[in-house]
Amino acid sequence: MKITIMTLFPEMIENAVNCSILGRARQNGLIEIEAINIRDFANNKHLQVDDYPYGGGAGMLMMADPVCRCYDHIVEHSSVAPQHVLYMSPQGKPWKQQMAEALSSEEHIVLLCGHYEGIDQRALDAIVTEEVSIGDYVLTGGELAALVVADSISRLVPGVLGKAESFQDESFSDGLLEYPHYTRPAVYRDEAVPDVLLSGNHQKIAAYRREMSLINTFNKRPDLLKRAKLTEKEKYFINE
Ligand code: 6GU
Repeated sequence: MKITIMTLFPEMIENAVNCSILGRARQNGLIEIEAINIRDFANNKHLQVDDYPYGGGAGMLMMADPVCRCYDHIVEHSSVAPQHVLYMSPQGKPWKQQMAEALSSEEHIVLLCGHYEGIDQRALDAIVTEEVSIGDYVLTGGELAALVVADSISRLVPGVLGKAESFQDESFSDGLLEYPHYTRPAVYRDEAVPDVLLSGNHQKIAAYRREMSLINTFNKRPDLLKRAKLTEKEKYFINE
């Protein structure tokens, strides 16, 4: 899996993807994440990449040409042409776990980060296949969003997570939030770990965790219950 991030601030990307699980996965060659500086494709002596908007208004826009030339370079240096170019934008489709799952089997995807007031529409029309948002708030640029998208895709690539970090039981894998977790000591500041977790009875532990997942989801994100995979008994329990 290769993720190419088009940005004016490649350092923001490079520092982040060198750390922790993504850093290890890159070293192991499981994923490739590269940041390409759009400014390197400016075609003028001042390396200018932004300009005033036609029609007036506040702020500056990223010009079409450096963005399109940067994309042409990526395609020329790609063994398989990228099938997905995601534009990071608060106007985009809300980013979801299922979208990360769908893209995690792609060979090469491109993430385009805007800055200032955005990007000339003609560049977007020419290269973008989908526009995505990571939530209803405005960021100073698309880089943090691109990191969120790259991280959520990368961790689904086989081998990136170790056994200890497995995503079989995690929030959203079955449409529910996770159950609470405990580690040693068994009593901390007078608070004991639930007995069942020390019982060694794996069936009871699984049942307890499932129930806590349901309760957590009911309390924190009841909206998720509509789409969760529930047994008839669980549906009855929830609707009581
Ligand atoms: Cl994906 N990009 C930018 N620039 N701002 C955002 C966003 C994305 N999602 C929420 N705000």
